[in-house]
Amino acid sequence: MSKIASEVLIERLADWGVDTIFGLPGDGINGIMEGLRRQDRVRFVLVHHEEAAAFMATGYAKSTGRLGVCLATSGPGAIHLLNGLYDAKLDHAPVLAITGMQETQMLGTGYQQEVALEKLFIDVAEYNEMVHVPAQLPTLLDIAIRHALTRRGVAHLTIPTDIQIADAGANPWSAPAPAVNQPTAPIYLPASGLPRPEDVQAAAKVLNAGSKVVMLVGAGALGARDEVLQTAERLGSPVVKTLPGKAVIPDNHPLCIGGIGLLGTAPAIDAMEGCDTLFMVGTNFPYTKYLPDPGQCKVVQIEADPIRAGNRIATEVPMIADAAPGLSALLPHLDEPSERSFLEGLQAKMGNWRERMHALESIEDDPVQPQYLMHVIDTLADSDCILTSDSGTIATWAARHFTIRDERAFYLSGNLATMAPGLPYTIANQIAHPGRQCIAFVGDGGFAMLMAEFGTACRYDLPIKVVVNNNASLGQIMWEQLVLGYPEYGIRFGRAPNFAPWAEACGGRGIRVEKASDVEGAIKEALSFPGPALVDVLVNPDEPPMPGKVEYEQAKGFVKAFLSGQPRKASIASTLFRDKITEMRA
Ligand SMILES: Cc1ncc(C[n+]2csc(CCOP(=O)(O)OP(=O)(O)O)c2C)c(N)n1
Repeated sequence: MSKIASEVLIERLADWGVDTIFGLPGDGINGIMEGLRRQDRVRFVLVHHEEAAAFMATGYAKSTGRLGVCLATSGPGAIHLLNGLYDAKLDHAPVLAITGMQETQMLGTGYQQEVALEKLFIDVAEYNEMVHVPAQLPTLLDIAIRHALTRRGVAHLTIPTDIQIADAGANPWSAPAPAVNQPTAPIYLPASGLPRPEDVQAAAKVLNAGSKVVMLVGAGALGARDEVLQTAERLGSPVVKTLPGKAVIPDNHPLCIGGIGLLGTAPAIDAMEGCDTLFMVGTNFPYTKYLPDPGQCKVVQIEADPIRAGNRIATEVPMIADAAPGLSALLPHLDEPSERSFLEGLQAKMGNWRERMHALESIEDDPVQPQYLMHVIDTLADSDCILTSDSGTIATWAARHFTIRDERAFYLSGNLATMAPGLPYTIANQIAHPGRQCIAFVGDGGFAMLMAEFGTACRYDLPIKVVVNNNASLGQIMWEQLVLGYPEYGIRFGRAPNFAPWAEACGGRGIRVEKASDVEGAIKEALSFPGPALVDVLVNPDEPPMPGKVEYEQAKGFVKAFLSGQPRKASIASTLFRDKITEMRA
């Protein structure tokens, strides 16, 4: 029996090392499903929503560094993929999306579910093609995958239904003198990532001349922990991390002064304000207001992609290199500073900051403090656990109260900052790293968006853990509205749903927690449960994710919102002025 084109497609994916495809069938991809059924090298993971499939492919790519693959039917299925694919695009994760398309003879007729996917995907994809004849398939697939890996982004192939089930070698349109379709090879040779020697010299000169050097490391430096720490040690430099780069160095390392930005630490703000040299490694951090002022300092940057060098702040010396080889090349040229008072000052401030954060992790408060909840997870989770977080206040609690140490990893939607990837990322992480503890820390808003995927975890018997920080609201947006001077509007869901019975209905373990004293027992139980487990914790909805330092405009906004009819003023004020109230009581 001759092969159908879809079999060749799947075989070629397997040759590329793809072992998992996340997706959901439909009449636009029945041929591809048949290609999957006829082999056993690539596993198909059935999801409930294609957006989750795209998040899973993205999460898989982020935590493995390998290609993530998702599959959706024509029209609506493909449209559902888009948000997850934008997450891959914006965070530079290599993902291949395969979609179905109407039969070739119907194209352009407005046939049912006909959506011009090759137009729709133009913006999201680095490579974006429709397959017109089966003979094209291996070659186009190779090119698509090379694009995704090399450009670290999304590639998209859409395949009409008749092509999917046609004879694999068929090329009905090549006549009368067909071009010869040579077999191609699935090669990908990653660049060496080594910097130019002259840039290394120039960078060393600037760094050696600095007396207040700060390193800012991002997701591009994940996997370069030793090199980052050796460099920071040599330079006497504190290390500030972007949130996607949280796992670059341990949070409890003496050189770490925490995160940058709204979710970051006060010492990191001081470091940016006080440095005379900024050394950026593997980061394209977008919030430029948190970077040093123009002209304040010299900037050295190690960046893998020349398009991003000098992108956010004028760079004195750009080094185009991967983080680890770039830093290794630089290290022998760096001098020890004669004194370390800048570092020591920030380390002292970091000590205070850690105490401040610890004080917020209080078991005394009911409703549960989200900081306490995160702290309990932090204390009980494995030293190589993989935590994912949704966007929202949860990201702040994770940024500040989850400690990267040992082999722990952390992922979130960094640049798209979309809601709902936490659960699908965790499912993909558990598939990619079967022996590790995979935990999703999500808000009730984000969880509700893709909660059906808890059923996916149960179906595949994946022992994931989900902790819902349930404030019955879109918490982050409430604080954004208040800071703008507007009373909250349209952000509360009313009665907080109980998600625990849903977890049980799916076949997992579900635990509801309403008191701080029950948090620890519930988290312990979930972490030791052999299958998928969910802990739904009612937390204080009025706990503010305070910035490292409150700006005047932010405080003014609060006051204005309070004067303009903000409800629950007393409850919010009591959290804002908790320190003062405790002092007064004492
Ligand atoms: C898909 C999507 N819709 C809307 C937003 C805007 N947004 C950012 S955070 C947030 C609130 C998230 O609520 P929840 O998941 O409950 O977390 P919380 O902030 O309450 O901790 C919203 C609506 C977004 N980032 N992504």
